[in-house]
Amino acid sequence: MLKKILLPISMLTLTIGLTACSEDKKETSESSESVSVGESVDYEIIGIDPGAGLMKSTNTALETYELDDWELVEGSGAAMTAALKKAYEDEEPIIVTGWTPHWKFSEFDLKYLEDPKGVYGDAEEIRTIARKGLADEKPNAYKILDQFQWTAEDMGNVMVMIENGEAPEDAAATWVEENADKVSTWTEGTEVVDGEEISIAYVAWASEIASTNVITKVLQDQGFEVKMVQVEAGPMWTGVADGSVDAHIAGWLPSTHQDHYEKYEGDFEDLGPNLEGTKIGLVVPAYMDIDSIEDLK
Ligand code: PBE
Repeated sequence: MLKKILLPISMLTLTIGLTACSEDKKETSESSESVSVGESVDYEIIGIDPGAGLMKSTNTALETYELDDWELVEGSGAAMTAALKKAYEDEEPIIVTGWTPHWKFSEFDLKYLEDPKGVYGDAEEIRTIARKGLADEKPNAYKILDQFQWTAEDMGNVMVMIENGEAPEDAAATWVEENADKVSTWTEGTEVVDGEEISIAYVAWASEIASTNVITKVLQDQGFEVKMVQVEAGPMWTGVADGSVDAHIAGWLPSTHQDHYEKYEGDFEDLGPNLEGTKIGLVVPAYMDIDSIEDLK
């Protein structure tokens, strides 16, 4: 740099011209012989817990798009965001399994890869699933669960508080306090109980940690003794179907949890959507030069 500044003006013009020229060349050669996206990420897609519907869909995507050399790495939601954070800080390429709502979209500039073959399905909703008999045995809890409904933005706000270091139960309490009007529509027409027990199953996905802590706080404020039961996705559905837990509020449908839904259909009660407009797919930092799953081939 210093050398260039010291050069006479005429030479400087020439130098700049040459630099521009050699950079052009470099760019051209990079795009023709550069490492492929696959090579740049070791042909790895960073996944989450193996029981997640997102993992099943991603395995289907690998087959459908004929990405035979690729590996879907199992881990957890937390390990996935840790890997993403690290890559993002160094501006390194990375491909992760992703879903919305998720705090990572407020923290990082990310994009979903287009899915022209529609493997990941269209927009989904999250449904509340209760065990059979809950309506008769615990009508107040049932009614609250049935009336529970919020937005992707609401859930996102709780997730961001948790990601910023608040304990999940504190973030939930803050949200409940700040959204008393909305919460009162969930408890409307119910009576406060005296320590009645209720168990809610959930998986340790950031979205479900947020939602389950919020519904737990609301139920506690209505006098319930709430047991949050952390399990994997399969047992979450099994638990409600066999009645060993009362409910879960994490049914990603119609596609993500379709197999669980169909397996146990008739053995649970579907209370309908509690949140609309979710999405799943492959997610990359916006600085990556690819737009579609087809670009991985
Ligand atoms: N998720 C978050 C879940 C549902 C909630 C997208 C990781 C799944 O794939 O099963």
